[in-house]
Amino acid sequence: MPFYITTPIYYVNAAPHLGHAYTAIAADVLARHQRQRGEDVFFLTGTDEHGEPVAIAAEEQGVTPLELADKNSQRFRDLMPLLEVSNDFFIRTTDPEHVRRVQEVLTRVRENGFVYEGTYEGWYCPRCADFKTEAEIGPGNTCPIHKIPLTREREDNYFFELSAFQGDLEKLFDERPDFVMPRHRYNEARSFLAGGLQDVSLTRPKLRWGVEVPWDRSQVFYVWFDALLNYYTALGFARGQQQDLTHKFWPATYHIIGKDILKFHTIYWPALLMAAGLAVPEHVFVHGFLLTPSEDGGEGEKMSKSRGNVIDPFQVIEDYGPDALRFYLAREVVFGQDGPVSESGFLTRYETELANDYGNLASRTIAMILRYRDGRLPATEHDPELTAELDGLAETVCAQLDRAEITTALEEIWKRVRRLNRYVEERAPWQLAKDPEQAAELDRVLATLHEGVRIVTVLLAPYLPGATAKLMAALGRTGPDDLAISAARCAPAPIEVQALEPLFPKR
Ligand code: ME8
Ligand code: MG
Repeated sequence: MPFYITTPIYYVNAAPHLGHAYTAIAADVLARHQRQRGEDVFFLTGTDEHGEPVAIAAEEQGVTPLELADKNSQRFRDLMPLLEVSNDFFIRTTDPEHVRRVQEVLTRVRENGFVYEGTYEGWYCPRCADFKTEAEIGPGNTCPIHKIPLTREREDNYFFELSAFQGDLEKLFDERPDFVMPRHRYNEARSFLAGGLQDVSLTRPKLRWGVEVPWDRSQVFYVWFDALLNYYTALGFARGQQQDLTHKFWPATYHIIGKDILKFHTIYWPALLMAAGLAVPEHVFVHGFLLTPSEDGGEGEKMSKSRGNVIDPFQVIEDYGPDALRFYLAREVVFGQDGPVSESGFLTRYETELANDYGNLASRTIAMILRYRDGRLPATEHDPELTAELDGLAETVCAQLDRAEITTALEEIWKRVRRLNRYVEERAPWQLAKDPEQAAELDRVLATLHEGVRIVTVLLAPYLPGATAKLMAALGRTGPDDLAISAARCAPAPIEVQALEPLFPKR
């Protein structure tokens, strides 16, 4: 089955920060997991290059918007392989193919009767690139997200008749309770809808940095419509002229987004697709914010470029490698909720969980098979006490990751990592090795440990692609299907291991 997953496309007004890395990593875990299951995956990320946030930043820096976009888009593109993010394409909204397709789709929306001319008057946040309704205005006419004064805008432009989709959206939410996940975000979108939809600006007259409106060259499309359409346009040109992936992958299986852009993805986006006569996505998963811990011990504030970068993703990758960052982010903050992140929290998890729980388990297991059995064991029955705890694990993890619950699934796997460590202590292979009469039991314990380590490693592969590949090689499992999800169940087989360097060296 085709599985199409996306991240938001990021603004190029600044360099990437940890929040951007977070969404990319989460989406990557899901993409890698689905590939393990043999699904046909298309994974998209990219940059959002038009609109005011970019134009303002470029002006401040004395460069053209495109110069700034070129520079920063490249930084986002470079970040992906550093994070081991396996996106299949990287879209830029300045790609000419994207621009042309935006014009086509929005012309269709107009031909379908959902565009009219009007005058907009109201409050606007240039950093959000968003017009604020009364309910969304902070104290003293400020933006509740950016805490900057809103500007009063009055302009002639074209409107998108969002209000025409009130009933269709209500029906969508009624029929598809998992259209927006998790549940509390579904409720948030629902209550926005219940407030009654108002038409929204589709175009803007003043701004020049955007996609030209084909039926009125004095206007450009409002950046959010241009941006949202990336999910659709990319499939048309990601593989060049020859291959249009739209039929295969549309509609998207998962849009992964942060809660700051919920309204655009859960309300505007399905309405726009309906207006264009296109299918709506299966799921929008809305994750929470990474927060900077505050000095008084409170939860802290949304981590952002302007509000301090607690952890610099480029630096962490350089010092500890991408696996450590991926693991920390997937584990520390329950996916779907807000949570604080810090360097000390990162270091604690690195040492106690990656280096000790998992790294040591792998090293000890391999070292004991080398020491007591010269690295080799014949196919041996496993200890049923332990295999009982591994049976069904792969199915549980699949069901959780089908719902994008990446933290819960990781905890489910980690319970087995800890169980395997207890097993080593309980069976004390070093004691068994002293007694020749226990030779068969030692075989069984070592084979069981090997099997347990192998199974958790298969399941950890989407989270820790680098370390799991090294470990699988040391376990002698480098076949094409050794990392498939179907390999994550107990099956006695001959064993041959090789020495392993520490996966997560202590610093
Ligand atoms: O909104 N915690 O781009 P953007 C968690 N271009 N995630 C965070 C985060 C944090 N503190 N900070 C940022 C835009 N993110 C538009 C999107 S999509 C058609 C257009 C992540 O550069 C999170 O995914 O402001 C959030 O939704 C996104 O970055 C916003 O990135
Ligand atoms: Mg933002």
